Amino acid sequence: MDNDTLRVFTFPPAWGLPTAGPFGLKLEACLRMLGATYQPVHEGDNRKGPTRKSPWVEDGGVRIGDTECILEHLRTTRGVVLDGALSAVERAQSHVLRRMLEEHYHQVFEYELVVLDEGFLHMRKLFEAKMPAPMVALVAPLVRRGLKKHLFERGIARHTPEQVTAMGRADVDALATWLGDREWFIADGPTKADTSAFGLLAVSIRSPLATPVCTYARSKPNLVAFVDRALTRFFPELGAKAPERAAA
Ligand SMILES: N[C@@H](CCC(=O)N[C@@H](CS)C(=O)NCC(=O)O)C(=O)O
Repeated sequence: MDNDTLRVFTFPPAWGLPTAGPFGLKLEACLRMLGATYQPVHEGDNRKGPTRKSPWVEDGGVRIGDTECILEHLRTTRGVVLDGALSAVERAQSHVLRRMLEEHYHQVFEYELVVLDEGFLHMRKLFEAKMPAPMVALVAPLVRRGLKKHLFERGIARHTPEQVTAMGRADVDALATWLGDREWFIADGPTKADTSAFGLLAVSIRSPLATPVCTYARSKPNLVAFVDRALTRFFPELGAKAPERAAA
């Protein structure tokens, strides 16, 4: 590997998606829109990254975490930029949409994955695919406890499950209404905000989580079609067909 290769560290593939991480999906979709070549590296331990979160990149010996910081790094080092053709109003809309998805809806998704038993069941399966059973018995409760604490500190886990469901359903309703019968959220073609929406909706809709908000997201035909469309656009090699839920 030459020193200029961008190495992109994401959680391993799961649920028919190239990675189980919503921000990893966002980053790879952005890189593909930018036409940037990169080497994917699958790493299940987000603590190895420079911000202790997934994804991160290594670029010529420099390690950068956080999708927005990574995109800024690519702008300064390679001169590539997304959304250059958007108007000031579209840029503002994109910012607001992205913040809602990444700072609020992401908390709802993590809450369903980690706090709710029917979500954690599937997170546990991800561990089981990677490590022997005795190690899963040790690691899974530790990771769950750490993430629950994190979600309490972040705010969402201070609410009852019913309140979180109501918050998440409100986000899903807003997304479905915003998208309407259009193909992309901001403009005629995909933008960075679409990659955020893709990342978070793909894990909600394509994962087997039988949790209230993920189930509700699957009931919105335009959001399901959006995920299919984005997968076809960004990851044509995977095909857009949803996996059988029973097989997940
Ligand atoms: N703002 C960050 C968010 C990254 C993030 O929250 N990653 C999640 C997984 S998708 C993570 O690493 N969670 C584990 C943790 O917080 O310990 C970005 O844009 O990359």
